[in-house]
Amino acid sequence: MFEHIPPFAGDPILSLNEDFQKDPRPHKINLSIGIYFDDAGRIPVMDSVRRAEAMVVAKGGPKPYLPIEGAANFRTAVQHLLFGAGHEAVTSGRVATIQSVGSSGGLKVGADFLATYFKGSQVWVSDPTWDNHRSMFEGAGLTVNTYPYYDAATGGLKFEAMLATLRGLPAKSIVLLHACCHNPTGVDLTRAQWEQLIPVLRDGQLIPYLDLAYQGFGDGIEQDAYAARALASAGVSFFIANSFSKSMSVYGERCGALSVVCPNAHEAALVLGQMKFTVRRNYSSPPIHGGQIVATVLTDPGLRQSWETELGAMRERILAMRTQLHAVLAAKVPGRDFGYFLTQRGMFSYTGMTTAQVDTLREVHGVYMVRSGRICVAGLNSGNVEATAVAMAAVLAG
Ligand code: KET
Repeated sequence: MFEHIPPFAGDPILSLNEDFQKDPRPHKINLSIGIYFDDAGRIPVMDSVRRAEAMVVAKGGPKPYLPIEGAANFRTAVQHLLFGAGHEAVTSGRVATIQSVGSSGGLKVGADFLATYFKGSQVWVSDPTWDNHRSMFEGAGLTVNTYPYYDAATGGLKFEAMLATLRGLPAKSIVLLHACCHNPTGVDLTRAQWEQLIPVLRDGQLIPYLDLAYQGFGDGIEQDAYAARALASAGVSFFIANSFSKSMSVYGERCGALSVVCPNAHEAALVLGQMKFTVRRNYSSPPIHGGQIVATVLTDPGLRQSWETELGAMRERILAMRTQLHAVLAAKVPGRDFGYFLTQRGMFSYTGMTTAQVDTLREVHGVYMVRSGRICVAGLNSGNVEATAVAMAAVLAG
């Protein structure tokens, strides 16, 4: 019956993480998956999240089905986090938000929605992007193209080439943008560059689709929402999927949201209605538990304060690891500029290592990174950063 089914090739990120778990070498180092580990190499249980969960459990209420669009308190809290409670887009009711199964679930609901209501549109993603972006949009039946982004020569951004490509797109093209902490490169637009990009998106009548999976890991919670707020203020209609997996360390709770900023409240109601229909046909409604933890952290003033402090410390730890990795590499491999480790932001950096070098690093030194050369800087800690840099230097020296 099933002989004709091709074997699954595996996922470039998740399969690598599974291989790491199976590796018996005690000195192995996991820089593959985009998970924040603490300085002891553990996935943290944030104190704010632990206390919020205790409050949710103590309430001990029943567990009904949530509405298709998710819990009202969660959805409101998401809008306030993304745009600020006083933003005109929020107060005028022109943002349609659903609670989703991780931000992945939100991204896919948005992709399905676009495939249905913008049939002629194609998708444009950065070169490179998170592998699953292409998979999801293609899975929704959309054609996926790339726009220039990462400049391997400098470890920076090909901004002019990016703008030129986007200027040439047909109206209603869908443009996937990383709101902060670009995955996999760590290369972000500056505010000045967003200011230049936004009129291109608006005047070209393009449909921006923001992915905000790392809010708070770049420059701060508010700062990392800059692109979303600036687009909303500029009167652009756009999609934004956001995640709490990383920022609250609640990966397996699958907490995220999809918001669509619309021209007015009437259109937002239409969009919300069809997003609900998409959800109903797929998984009917989101789970209740994790979303209530997230909503509690966001809305309880004390917990909110602790969460912001804890997330700030996580961001600072990543920056410290960037500095240390850079220092050892700069000392060991003179003549090569590693300055991009310091300018790139968020969990990821592109090391510039070739596939062959990545394989040697894993096979010989037990250091796991994605074959594109991406490392998760948050996998580094005071116990392994030196060894990682030494191994990288050895492999780079050939
Ligand atoms: N967007 C981006 C840019 C992203 O890096 C991830 C996860 C997601 C969305 C999905 O997160 P969710 O937990 O569904 O809200 N990225 C890491 C894990 C993965 O590949 O699933 C990663 O890149 O390693």
